[in-house]
Amino acid sequence: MILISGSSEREIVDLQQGDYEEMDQLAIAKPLCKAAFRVLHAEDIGIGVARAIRAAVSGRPGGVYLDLPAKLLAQSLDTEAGAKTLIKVVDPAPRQIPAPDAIQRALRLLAGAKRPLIILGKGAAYAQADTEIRALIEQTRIPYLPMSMAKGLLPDTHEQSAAAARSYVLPEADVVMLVGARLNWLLSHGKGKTWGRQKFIQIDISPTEADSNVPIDAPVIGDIGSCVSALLDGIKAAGGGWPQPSADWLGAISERKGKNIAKMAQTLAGNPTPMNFHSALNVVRDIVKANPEAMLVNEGANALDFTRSIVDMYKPRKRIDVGTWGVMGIGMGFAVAAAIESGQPVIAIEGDSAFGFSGMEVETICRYNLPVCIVIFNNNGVYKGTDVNPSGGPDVAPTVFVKGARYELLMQAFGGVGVQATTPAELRKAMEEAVRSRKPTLINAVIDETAGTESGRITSLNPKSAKK
Ligand code: OXT
Ligand code: MG
Repeated sequence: MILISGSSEREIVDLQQGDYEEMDQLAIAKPLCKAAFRVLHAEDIGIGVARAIRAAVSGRPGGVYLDLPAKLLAQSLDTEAGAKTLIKVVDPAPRQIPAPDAIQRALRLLAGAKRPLIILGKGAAYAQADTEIRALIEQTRIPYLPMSMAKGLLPDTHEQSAAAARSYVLPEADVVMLVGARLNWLLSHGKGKTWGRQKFIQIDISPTEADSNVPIDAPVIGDIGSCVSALLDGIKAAGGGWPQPSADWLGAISERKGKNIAKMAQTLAGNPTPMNFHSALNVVRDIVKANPEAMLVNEGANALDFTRSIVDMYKPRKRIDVGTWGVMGIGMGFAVAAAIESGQPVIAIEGDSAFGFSGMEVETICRYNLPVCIVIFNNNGVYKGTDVNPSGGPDVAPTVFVKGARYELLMQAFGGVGVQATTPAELRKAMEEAVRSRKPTLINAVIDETAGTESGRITSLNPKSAKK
């Protein structure tokens, strides 16, 4: 993403003389972005934009800031002279071919594995090397785990997906190949009881990613398409001699998966009153299955975690969520952008707290008549609506919201469709209608306020007292 912004006069900002909207924007942007540039002369705009494009999309992609101070905006150039300063960026995201010895090292490790596992990160989805990645997984028959935004790179219903046996495969695998996935907090930094004593192959476009948390035995540095193609060439060269994962390994995964999926099916089939996350998500799961091209936006805690494991994705790059940093407030901006960029219906599954961070964008959604269906999982608060004020004072607990809030009226205020759903049948009807009509819709799905857990699946990150 490139953010282009006007800024106050340099002379006044640098002397801190108090300009209108004075802020040293370039300095503030620099530590936060992949790159930040300022253009002072109109004839440099072409160069500035070209640099911003290359910085944003080459190598590991990232946000870029382009600062255009007030004085620049008043400058002019002859059309012909101006046209000559523009640059057509040739090959903005050049392929980065991996070194042959790195490929051989990775292949040797993979060939010796008895219990191999592939982890697909959002880098793998971003690389748009879907055919190659699918070929690698299917030709090697290695089980794989998709990280949240890699869901759908292969359909979640693929028989080699080990998502439903996650806590079994991570510690048990002997060789793990990371494809565009970082060993950050989402993967417990590659250590601790989540993991065993496996060896790692890591495919990444950034050489500094290897050894970020634990030693990487076989780093493969390059763009994911080129790296996976090179691995496939090596596997093909081995012909029928390429080893398959052990039958014990595949059998054990399949058994765990079967148990977890059956357990999940039982929970999903329940129809409790009031609705809980599972009975509501059972509906969302069907709607997404029937509309695989739709974009799914997701934020919250329980509303995020349950959606991730219950709602299957069928196509690549259809799920966008809180991402690596778990940030609330992305939902409505993502929904607007996804609707405009993709032209597809957007389904935004939102915790009630999460929605509040950017909820006023419903006005934008109505103003541009975007095909966005927001479903608020309204459990009266953060995690659940039943916490008690620990101080014993008269106020509600900090995590508890106004009970029974009518979020759907907010949408109606701007001319959109607002519906309250208290049963799965009402939710289904409203979602089907929203996707069919493409009208801006907000469904206030009333969820049992006791149904959530304290902090989704991140409770384990809470500091533990040293005092026994
Ligand atoms: O193997 P086991 O047995 O372990 O089972 C696993 C899978 O095998 C199984 N599974 C399946 N079973 C059957 N079938 C299928 N298909 C299947 N698929 C999977 O399910 C389990 C779990 O699988 P999963 O999820 O893959 O595995 P696991 O172990 O959970 O994965 C680990 C992680 C780390 C990869 C995963 O948990 C993950 O991605 N977590 C991300 C968590 C995250 O980012 N959370 C968001 C932030 S939380 C917190 O920060 C919040 N805040 C603070 C705040 C923030 N964030 N930002 C700002 C700007 N300000 C403040 C706030 C305010 S959340 C929040 C609001 C919350 O309130 P809401 O009202 O919005 O939300 P509610 O909670 O709904 O009320
Ligand atoms: Mg909530």
